[in-house]
Amino acid sequence: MKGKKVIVAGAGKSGISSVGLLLRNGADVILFDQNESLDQEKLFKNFGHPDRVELVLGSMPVEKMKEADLMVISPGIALDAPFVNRVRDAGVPIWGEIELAAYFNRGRIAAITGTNGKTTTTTLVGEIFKAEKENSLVVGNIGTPFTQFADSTQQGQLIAAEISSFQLETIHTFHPEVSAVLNLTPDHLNRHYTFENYATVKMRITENQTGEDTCVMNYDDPEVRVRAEQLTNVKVLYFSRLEQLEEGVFIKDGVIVIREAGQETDVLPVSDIRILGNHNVENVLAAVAITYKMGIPVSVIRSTVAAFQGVEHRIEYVRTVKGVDYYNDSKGTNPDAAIKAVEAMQKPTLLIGGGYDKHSDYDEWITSFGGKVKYLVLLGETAQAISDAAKRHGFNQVILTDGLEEAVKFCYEHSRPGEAVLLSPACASWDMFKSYEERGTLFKQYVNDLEE
Ligand code: UMA
Repeated sequence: MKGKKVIVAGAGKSGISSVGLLLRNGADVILFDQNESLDQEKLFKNFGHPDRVELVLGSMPVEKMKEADLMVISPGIALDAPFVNRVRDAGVPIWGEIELAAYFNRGRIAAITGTNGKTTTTTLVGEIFKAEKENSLVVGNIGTPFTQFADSTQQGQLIAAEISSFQLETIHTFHPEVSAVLNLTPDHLNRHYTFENYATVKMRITENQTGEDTCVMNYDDPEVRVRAEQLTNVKVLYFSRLEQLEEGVFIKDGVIVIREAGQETDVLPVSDIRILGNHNVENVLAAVAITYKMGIPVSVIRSTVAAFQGVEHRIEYVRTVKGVDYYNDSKGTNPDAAIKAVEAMQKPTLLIGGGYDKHSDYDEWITSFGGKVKYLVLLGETAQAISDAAKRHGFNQVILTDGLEEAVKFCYEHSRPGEAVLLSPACASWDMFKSYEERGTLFKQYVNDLEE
């Protein structure tokens, strides 16, 4: 990269981290963000060589675009955004942040994608890696950009990477040793337009894999299986919660087993898993398959899975107030994830939902309530659409609120001992919050402020 001029588009986590890597490796950077009101002084504090960074906010002249040898784009920027088209037309190659990381990486990557369960599975894979080798890394969509560490990785270092569809749109050479596709249900349709496009982008995780590599796939998900059957460049290892497989990772007599080349190895009883819900059993099966294929000893996998307590913002128990249990599932950012959370609830539930509009369909979520939801308390851009869907399905206990604090207050005042309150929005957070983390953290703060 020495002497190259690189546009970095987006001054969020990925952008800042990409600039850092590029500066460390001798490039000059034009950092571009469409948000004109960003704090320039604060941004520059992130960089070791601010003299080699030019900041462009708002819009960028075509002449400036033409100066660049490369543009590194943040995942939140759509590839059909007008300025991206202009950069492409100017003949400048476009890499995603993950591709930039891949260019420098020397470690061994296990890359995990899918609609739901990515964060839990990646976290667990990361824990297993760390139990085996202390210098292992957990990076990607999970919140730590891969570019933060890519240029200091070492041969053989283990890397667990959560990879989103947004990130896969802009890979070229990114090559995981083991990839995983956990499940495929409609999400991010405002960006990818159709489910088929979305699924095709997700499958790009296998694009540069070879016969030496493995893709771990969910046998129980028909959308995954049909795509697994079409894979010819890479070995497939299935996991299944429901069926006993000839080869793969599955459950036999209540015990997770790995069966490969006629050999069967017991991993651990399902009852030893501490995280709630069938979807989490699937996440564990996937993590077992991934780490087994990365060569981690089964004894290490077994002890780490048994100790694993789950992930913040994912059906996270917060507190019990006046006999009511509060759960934070802010990471339930699409209907499928929110269905999993409702299904995991054991008590009558006051459900807080709604948020940024990704053009999702809420019908299946509403029908999954199964008599368990007492009130549906809504906020955000999608509140009215969800309310309309609920009423179409004969669910009328719908409350519209102006914000999260008001929603928590309503639940506090209208719940009885023995019930539960669940924040599981089925929507992204970006209409009212910076991120699902901010939404979940605020929810926990409001809950912790409630009087006993
Ligand atoms: N921006 C533009 N033009 C645009 C869109 C954004 O200039 O059209 C600018 C914004 O003004 C902002 C910056 O780009 O300053 C934000 O970039 P970004 O949206 O790519 O966000 P990052 O902070 O770089 O975070 C990204 C991921 N965000 C998205 O994919 C939207 C984070 O995933 C990820 O953790 C982080 O990189 C580190 O890898 C979050 C996410 O919500 C958790 N992901 C989606 C999901 O999980 O469903 C895909």
